[in-house]
Amino acid sequence: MDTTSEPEGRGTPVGRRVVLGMLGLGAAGVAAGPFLQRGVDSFLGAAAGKDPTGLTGLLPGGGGFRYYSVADSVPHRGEADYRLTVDGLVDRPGSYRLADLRALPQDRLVRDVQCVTGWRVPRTPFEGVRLSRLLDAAGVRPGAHAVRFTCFDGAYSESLTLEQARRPDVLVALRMQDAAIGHAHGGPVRLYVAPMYFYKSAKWLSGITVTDRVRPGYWEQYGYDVDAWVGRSNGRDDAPTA
Ligand SMILES: Nc1nc2c(c(=O)[nH]1)N[C@H]1C(S)=C(S)[C@@H](COP(=O)(O)O)O[C@H]1N2
Ligand SMILES: [Mo]
Repeated sequence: MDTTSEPEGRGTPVGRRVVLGMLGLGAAGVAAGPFLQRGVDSFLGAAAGKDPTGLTGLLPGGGGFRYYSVADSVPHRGEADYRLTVDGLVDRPGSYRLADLRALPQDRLVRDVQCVTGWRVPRTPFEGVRLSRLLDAAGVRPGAHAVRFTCFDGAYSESLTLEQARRPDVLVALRMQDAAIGHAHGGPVRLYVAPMYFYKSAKWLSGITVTDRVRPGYWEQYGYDVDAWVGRSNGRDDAPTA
């Protein structure tokens, strides 16, 4: 199986090493990672009971973004039927429509997007509501330590510690590249975790659940770091890990 000619195969193969080392996937692991080459996608897809197609390559008009989805098809949600629920260890569970999210103060961040496999899109604007604002509105209960994110693709999930989730550079994003987030990029609402590799930025966000502990997300169950700081995780740490 030669999947190294796939667009995502050109990145630094750190993910492979991580996955190989941690999971002993052998030949299949050569293609494993949040870059979804065909080979591993079918391998992991089979393991997860998902359709093995996912990666379709470069997104048009996107400055180099690749399209990723671990689900073979994702429904469209919009003004009428989009809902973001906030629940779990909170005093005031809630549900937001797009208009509700837009009515809240919006923050704008312009950073480099960095996929763990090496591709990068410099200076990409994201706008949305700070996650910390939604958490404060919900009233996080004592004993809560983490936040779990779920998606209306029915497959992907992510997580952050509460401390990470409260950072000012973590957004529930409504806009990307100065436009409403389109379906391919995870619209109408995706998570944007600016300081971490892009797999943390869950597309098609539909649920925010405050929990007592971190539950590893989709890719993290296959060996990627839960704490996915850019440049300091997934085997990219320069300093020895004492
Ligand atoms: N729901 C969902 N979110 C996801 C993914 C996915 O497959 N499903 N892939 C992740 C990965 S590995 C990357 S690099 C980015 C890609 O975002 P893009 O498709 O907008 O380029 O989305 C992240 N969020
Ligand atoms: Mo990725």
